[in-house]
Amino acid sequence: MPIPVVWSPETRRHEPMREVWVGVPTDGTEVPERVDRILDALDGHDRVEAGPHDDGVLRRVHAPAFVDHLATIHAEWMQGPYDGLVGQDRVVPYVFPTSAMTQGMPPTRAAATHGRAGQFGYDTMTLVGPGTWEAARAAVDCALTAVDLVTGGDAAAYALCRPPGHHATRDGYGGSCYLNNSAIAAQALRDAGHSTVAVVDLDAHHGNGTQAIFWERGDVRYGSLHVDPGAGWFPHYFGHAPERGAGDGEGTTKNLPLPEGTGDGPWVEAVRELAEFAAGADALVVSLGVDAAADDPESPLQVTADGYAAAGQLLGSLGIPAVVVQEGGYHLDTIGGLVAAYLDGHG
Ligand code: SP5
Ligand code: ZN
Repeated sequence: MPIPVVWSPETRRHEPMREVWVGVPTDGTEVPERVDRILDALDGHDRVEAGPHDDGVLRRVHAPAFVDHLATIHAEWMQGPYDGLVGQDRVVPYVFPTSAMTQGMPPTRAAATHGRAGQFGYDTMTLVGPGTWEAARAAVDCALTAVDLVTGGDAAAYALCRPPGHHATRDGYGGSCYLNNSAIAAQALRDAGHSTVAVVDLDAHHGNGTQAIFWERGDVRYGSLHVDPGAGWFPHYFGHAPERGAGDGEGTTKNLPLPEGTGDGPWVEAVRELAEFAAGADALVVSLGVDAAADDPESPLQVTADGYAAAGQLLGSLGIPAVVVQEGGYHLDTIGGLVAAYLDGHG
């Protein structure tokens, strides 16, 4: 039986419009059409519309203050002068209270909406517009519905989450991600009684958010292969090989940074290493970014559909109940086929 596909029409409601990169507004690549391109390629799979889930797991994985901010900041922005004054209906931060500013002092909550916009966002590329919250929240419901299918006895389920999630931390959003769908799936699998969960992240970029959320956790492993941030790639500060977790999580994080231009051979070998790292866990979450593909505009990796199919075989053959969560992948003409190749391989 093909792996069931969980989706929600609400995930189309987030329109990034643009990403401000090095000060320049560029077109956003994480567009609603991604959902339809992937659905089209998966027409042989059973389709399940996501059902509503309460905020319980969401508010344990993410700080409640951050969740409240994301749920309300756009409406608040629209009450300010920004749309009329500068033609800006997207929330765009410009001051970030990082340690460069705070220097150990406790900051006071910013009164202005445009001041507060930088409190929970860590880059200028990830804008909040009308529908961003609704789409991100629907993506969480997709992930949790896929968890329900697996805890109900399906061997695997695929959650067509959009916007993606693996760059979102406990306290904030960035990297086109708002809520960490994969981390929420992993926590829900823990709550359902799976005593150890492994997250294997195949996205072309390091999932710094997921890594941070489970950094000190011994019960959730995080393994990722990605283009080497040391070669200059997002998320720049994390994803290096020496990062292995801390405290109870010492050794439960594994990073395999790969050189620019890496193709199927060494990429699939790295997936094999991550499969060994995940072996023995009671449940598996796959952060399925297909932006490692050769045609993808956001990464220099050169993986093909055969590589993704091989990755699916390696992870599927672990025989662990699996929730596969969509992350990145931006080349509209090929993303559907890449996701289908992975799911066919996973079996
Ligand atoms: C989930 C995911 O794949 N997030 C990737 C975020 C990486 N974005 C880095 C952007 C670097 C500049 N890209 C210029 C393209 C302008 N649209
Ligand atoms: Zn990515």
